[in-house]
Parts: sequence; structure tokens; C-alpha cells
Amino acid sequence: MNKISRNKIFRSRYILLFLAIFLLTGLLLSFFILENPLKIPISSNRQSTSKIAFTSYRDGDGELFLIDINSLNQTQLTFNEVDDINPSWSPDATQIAFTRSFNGTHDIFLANADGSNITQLTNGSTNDLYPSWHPDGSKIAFIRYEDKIANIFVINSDKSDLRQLTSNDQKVVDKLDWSPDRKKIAFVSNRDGDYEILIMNSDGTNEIKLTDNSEDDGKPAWSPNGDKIAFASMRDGDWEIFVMNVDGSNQTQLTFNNVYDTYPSWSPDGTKITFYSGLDGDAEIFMMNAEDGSDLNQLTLNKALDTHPDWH
Ligand SMILES: [Ca+2]
Ligand SMILES: [Ca+2]
Ligand SMILES: [Ca+2]
Ligand SMILES: [Ca+2]
Repeated sequence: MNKISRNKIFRSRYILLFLAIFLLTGLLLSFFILENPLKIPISSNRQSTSKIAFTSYRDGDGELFLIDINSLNQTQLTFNEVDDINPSWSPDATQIAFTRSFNGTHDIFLANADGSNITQLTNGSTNDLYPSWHPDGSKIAFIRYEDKIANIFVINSDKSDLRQLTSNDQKVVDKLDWSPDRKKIAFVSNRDGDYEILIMNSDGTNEIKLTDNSEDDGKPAWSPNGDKIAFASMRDGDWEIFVMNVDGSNQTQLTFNNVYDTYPSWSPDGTKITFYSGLDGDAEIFMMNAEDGSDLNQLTLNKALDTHPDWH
């Protein structure tokens, strides 16, 4: 065999080997993509860092706690003799805004997600409750009760630029929530004699009433993709969790019992809703499927009140 034919055989072996590696890589890649379309690291990371902040009175007064949704382990964040309630995650999950009640008034405070570095955001003789973080993290809306008047205020998270967003007497009460696209706020008003869920533009204009019945509706929570609002309603005689479209259509009841079920908050992927319920005699944190209320899971178990879940 001459040198040229040896080289030819050598070259064709290389080509065959290259083709085989190429085909095998292609096969492995397509197998991975076809068999594992959803097993991407992002979703497992997201789930493993997902936490529910809530209030518990298990040490005698209100403290902030976390539930790690992966392990279901609970962590206590505050330790004091005042009431820490209404936790609300910052969009980047590094901070929690909450209401602290002491000396007869309620004010908005901030803490790091591990409970450290607690700072006071609002002060004075008013009662400031239900903080809700703007989706860009720059500011926090809350309800300010002054005498018998309740209005929505906004303050920057660096304590600057306190502004009043609404101005009518008795216009708003209860928890509020920014839409994920930052354009609207869902809130609660009793101007028609009982409480209803409304939405307005984030500058306070263009109010639209979403519920219209003679019983109380409250605690609106926007779904992560912005197309639904979960809320609580008394329309069957006690508080139940409902979900509706953002135009108020398709109001769907998810809980059915004769105790209170309230304060819904969506999982980051929008498939679950956490809330608190009196199902076992005192308040506990639960979660269920957002679609139909199935797969009900109890996340706390004790004799004290466990309330105000906020899921991130
Ligand atoms: Ca406390
Ligand atoms: Ca109503
Ligand atoms: Ca109920
Ligand atoms: Ca409890």
C-alpha cells in the first residue's frame, strides 16, 4: 500500500469518527431537549428560594416568620414585645416591609429578609398599615388611617417623597396591591355601603369597580402575570377566597366552609395561592391550587394566630 492510499484511509477514518461524534452529540442533545423540556435549572432554583413571609402570635405577640416552601421549615425573623404584622416582600426578595404596632399606633418598617437591619419608614400619630411594594422596588404604598379617614399613601423605600394618592373620606381601607405591570392598584372601598374591590391607575385616576354585591369583599392580590385578582369575600356568610379576571368577570369561589378564609397571595409561578384560615380552630397558613382550590395543604400547626401570608 503506497503512502497516498494510507493517507486516504487515515483521512476517511477521521471523517467517519467526526461524523459519529457529531451524530451522537446531536442525538444526546435532542434526547435531553425532548425528554427534559421543563427540567431547566431556573425553575428548580426559583422553587428552592421560594418563601412565604407571615405573621405569627405564637410567642404572645405578632412576629414575622418565613416558611421555606421547599423544606417547609419555619424561621422566626423578629423577637420583641410589639406586634409585627402585614409582611410584604420587596420585588428582589432582599427586604420585607411590614407594620409595627406600638404605643397605640401602627407604622411601616423595613427589615432585611433575615430580620436584620430594621428601620422605621413612617411615623407620627396616624395608623399606617398594609404596605405593598411597587414592582420596581423604589417605593411602597400603604393605607394611612387618620381619625376616621383612610387613604392610600406612597413613600420611597429610602424614606423620601411621602405622597397622598387618594383624597376622599372613607374612600379606601384594607390591603392594596400594585399590578405587576406597575400601571394599576387594586384596593378596597366602602363608599357604596359595603366593601368592594376596585382598581385605578397608579396615579389615582380611572377607578373601576370589580365587585358589586351587598356583602364585604377585600384583600385583593394580583396574580404574577397580571391577568387575575384573588380576593376574599363574605358573600356566602363567612370569608372565602375567590379569583376573578381583572375586568371583574368570572368570579370563582375556591374555598367552601363556615370559617374565615382570607388574605390570599400567589405563588411566584401563579399555580398556587396561600391564605390564612380558621379551619382548625385558630388561624393557620394554608396553600391550594389557584385553578380550583384543590390540593389544600396546611403549612402551620399551633394554637396561636398565624396570619398575613405573602409569597415570593
Ligand atoms: Ca413581636
Ligand atoms: Ca361587596
Ligand atoms: Ca370560609
Ligand atoms: Ca395557628
